[in-house]
Amino acid sequence: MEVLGKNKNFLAIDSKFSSFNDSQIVVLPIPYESTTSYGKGTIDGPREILRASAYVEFYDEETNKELCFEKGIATIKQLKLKKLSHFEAFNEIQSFVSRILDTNKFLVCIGGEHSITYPIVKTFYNRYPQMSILQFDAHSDLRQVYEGNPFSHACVMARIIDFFPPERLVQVGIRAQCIEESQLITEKSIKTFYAWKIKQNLYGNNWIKSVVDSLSSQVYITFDVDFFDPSIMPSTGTPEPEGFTFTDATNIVREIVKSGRQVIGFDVVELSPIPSIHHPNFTAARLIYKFLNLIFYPETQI
Ligand SMILES: [Mn+2]
Repeated sequence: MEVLGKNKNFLAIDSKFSSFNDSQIVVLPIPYESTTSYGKGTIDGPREILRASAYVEFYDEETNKELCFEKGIATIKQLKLKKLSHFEAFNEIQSFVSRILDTNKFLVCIGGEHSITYPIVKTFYNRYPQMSILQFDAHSDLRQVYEGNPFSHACVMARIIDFFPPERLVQVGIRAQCIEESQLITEKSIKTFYAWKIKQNLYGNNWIKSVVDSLSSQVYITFDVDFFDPSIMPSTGTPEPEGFTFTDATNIVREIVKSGRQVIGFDVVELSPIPSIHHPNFTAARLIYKFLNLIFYPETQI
């Protein structure tokens, strides 16, 4: 598999620490944006996350490690999906994800719009039939069809629960949906943690623990950057007020790790870079590295 060199890869690391064979972690950039939906710039998300990642410190003061040098992080060349139909693009994504999972490396996918999570999760679920999904998002993405397209980013979780047990889908940060989505959540016993309820303290005094307690022992994470408050994450197609902080996100993953659960992989999607505003791109890059640090060094969390 073709990997990116030091000037283009995640964290801008030397080839010695970013070869495919010697790395335990693989970053797969998936610049997918559906041509039938409105254009909103997520196609540039992977490139800008990689660019910003060059400024992320190798050393993490919490874990006291230089993870990238200890484990190695390979970045695959961006997938070429532009001229493909959604069906062809999803097949291409599934084939890459499958080949990487065959090597037993830890996979991080970066989008791209949220619909890429459908082929990714399909592939993970084949290998991890007991897994649950933790979705960080402002939206429940449970519409049956959006703008005439059942594979729109606004429908991704509806498509996933077509094959995945809905009671093993845990959503956190939700604060924008239609009434049919709300009814589906109740009907299918999806575990949705709404932003307003979290902020009104309606999940008890430790809402993060309630979220984590809803997960099975193997967890796949899908992270839509609009989970964050627009004040720290303006660069996304549909920013929603009353969002969450960087610390909220990392505290949830800390709690997962502390609980002994295994994170089997994750994706970060829906970054739609704004040319003059760099901090959101950096925030996304930093989030990925922080998640990896927490996941790879669980002993630092006990
Ligand atoms: Mn969203």
